[in-house]
Amino acid sequence: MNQPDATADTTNGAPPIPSGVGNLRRFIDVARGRRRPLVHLQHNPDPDALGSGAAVQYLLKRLMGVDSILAYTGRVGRVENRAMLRYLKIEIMPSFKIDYDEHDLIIVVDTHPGSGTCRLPMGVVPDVVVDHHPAQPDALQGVAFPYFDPDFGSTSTMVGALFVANGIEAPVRIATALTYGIRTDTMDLARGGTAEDEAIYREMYAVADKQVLARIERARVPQQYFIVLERGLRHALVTDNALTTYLGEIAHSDAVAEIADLLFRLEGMKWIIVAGHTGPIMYCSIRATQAKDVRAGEVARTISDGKGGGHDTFAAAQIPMEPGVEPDAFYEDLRKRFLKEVGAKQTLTRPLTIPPDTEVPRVHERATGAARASTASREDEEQADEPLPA
Ligand SMILES: [Mn+2]
Repeated sequence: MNQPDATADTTNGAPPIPSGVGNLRRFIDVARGRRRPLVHLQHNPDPDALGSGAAVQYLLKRLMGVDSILAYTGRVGRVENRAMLRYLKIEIMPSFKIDYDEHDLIIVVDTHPGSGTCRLPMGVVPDVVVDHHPAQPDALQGVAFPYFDPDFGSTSTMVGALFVANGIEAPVRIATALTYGIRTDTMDLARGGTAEDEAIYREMYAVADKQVLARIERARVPQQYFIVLERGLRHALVTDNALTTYLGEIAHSDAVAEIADLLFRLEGMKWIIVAGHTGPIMYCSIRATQAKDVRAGEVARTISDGKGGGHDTFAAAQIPMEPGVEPDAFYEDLRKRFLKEVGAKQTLTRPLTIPPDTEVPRVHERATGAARASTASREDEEQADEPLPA
């Protein structure tokens, strides 16, 4: 990975930060006098949601002297994200344990009302929304301060701008969290990042704890990770310039994005879809190469009948399956719709590695059982420090 040089001059050549000053003033105007703020994160919070949420929490404490709660729905699945919580001491609380009526300031971070990734309790209208995801025009109705801008590569950039533009120093913990948030949402500033993302990233990276960043990025994975990866490889089909694969039952929804990013490195591919289900919910992740007329977000929305969306080059969907529907058959149908939508010639299909119906040796099944038994003990092991990369 080619990270920007931390020792590089951070002012020369960096563009001015236009928006941070006025936005912090508006944020303070709305937050003033509120004693029990709640920061509601994106469903299945990713590093951008966790980083920007922790930074908003820090601003509330530093500027207004109030403690706030970080609330989440779904789960934190990826080991990197769990390592981030642990090393950066970010505490989050499941939304169902919280009475939203007891809070006098609701701030939604890295998502917005009406989006599939915003699981606010019914009837709750947030006071503040901080988000960079494209939204329908009516999504921010009734929100006192919508700090909203789809031009940004990450929400962490937007919150980071509040620090930088107002001369507020971010402590190491927060700078590290925002660095990781920007990094993961923009694929190291290669995807959807702007000059401003880069400028804020440099400011935060200069302060960030590089050892902790390395520990988060190289967090140990449970055996289950490789079992799911193997399934992804075995079911992978190359159809024309599109790659499709199915992970079957997955423990957490992040697995589809993880495998999609990995397999999309296959040369010659223009599109990829990776799907897997958790109970009755089919998750899928779509990636596309940047090109004119390539709209991954629209493809996700179309094939999921409105249960998905996203950006031009990366998108996702969460589709509830009707009771009694066979997930494998559901995936087959989804795959066909995807291929039709992206115009891939179905006659040009070959397996990526081995044919998907190849018999799997028995030793594999035993390994699967062992993995299930051993994942339970992972939580305790996580207390141990992750090894640093050599
Ligand atoms: Mn984000």
